[in-house]
Amino acid sequence: MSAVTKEDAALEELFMQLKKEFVSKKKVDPKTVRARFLAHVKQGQKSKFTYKRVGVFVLVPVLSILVVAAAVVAAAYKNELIEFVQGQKCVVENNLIVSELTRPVFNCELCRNMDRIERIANISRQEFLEKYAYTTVPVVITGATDSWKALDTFNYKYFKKLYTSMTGGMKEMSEACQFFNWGYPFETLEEVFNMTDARAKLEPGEDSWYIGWSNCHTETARELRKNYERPYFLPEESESSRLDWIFMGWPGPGAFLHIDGVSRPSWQAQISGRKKWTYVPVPECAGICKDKYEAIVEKGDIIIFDSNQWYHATFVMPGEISITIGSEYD
Ligand SMILES: O=C(O)CCC(=O)C(=O)O
Ligand SMILES: [Fe+2]
Repeated sequence: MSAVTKEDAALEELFMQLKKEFVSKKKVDPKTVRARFLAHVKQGQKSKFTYKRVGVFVLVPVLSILVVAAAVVAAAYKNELIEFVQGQKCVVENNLIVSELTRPVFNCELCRNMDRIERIANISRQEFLEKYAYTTVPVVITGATDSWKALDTFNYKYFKKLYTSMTGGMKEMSEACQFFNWGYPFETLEEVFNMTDARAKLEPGEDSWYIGWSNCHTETARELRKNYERPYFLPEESESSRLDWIFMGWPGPGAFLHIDGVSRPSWQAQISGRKKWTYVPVPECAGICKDKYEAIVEKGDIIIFDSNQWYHATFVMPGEISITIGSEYD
């Protein structure tokens, strides 16, 4: 996985600049904002790809052969492929350009009157369905994991033992499951579990770290699921993705601002520590919605969000190691 590229950083800066500009002008047409942003994005993309045109004469025939071969393989491994595609949650391997061009247009009316992210305890299934399940409005449901074993069992040592003791667990994980280092110096989960005990515990003088992985290894996933449940407020008929995501790390920056290419909303449960989420509405909502929304998710809370509709970033607050488990639902 690569860290943020120069293009991403430039685009993020442009994104923020345009937002500021349009917020100060107020009554500007959201479509104009989006059009201008996309124009910049496309311009950047054109200059990036023009010099590669020569390669097209070689690439086209080669690609055609590859496409035919891929079609044959796809037909043979259809089910495995569906599972793989469903697992591609985050866009870190892509970049902001691709995600900005491919994301759906956001309905800014949804955040026009939203001035904060609500924190709600004991929500009923009905209320959750009406207000949050599919509206893309982020919400924190407090004390939602009270009966989960994970609150006592999940920690760095537990994961290390689980993944290093399973036959083929670590190897399979490294080859097949997604891993995010968010710019920290680990390339695989194996490297994470090979760090010194001092760094793992963030003893004085050690550098902080934050990583995430998709739990696509069936055997370990089965073991992990003994420790948590499907959130009680999700609509009865909704199905959770078979893939779960774990994010773990010490205080400091977590995920950098990004938007994901997934089609379903997500839940994420805070098992240990506290994490601040920042949600930034897409550029066309500048002047209609607030510039950004923040929520601190405490141990035992579950946050609901649509990672395909909001730019989002995380920051682990001072204190314990942050450990979260989450999934998508439909
Ligand atoms: O938990 C995090 O730090 C980031 C998670 C994220 O980006 C996501 O679930 O879409
Ligand atoms: Fe994300």
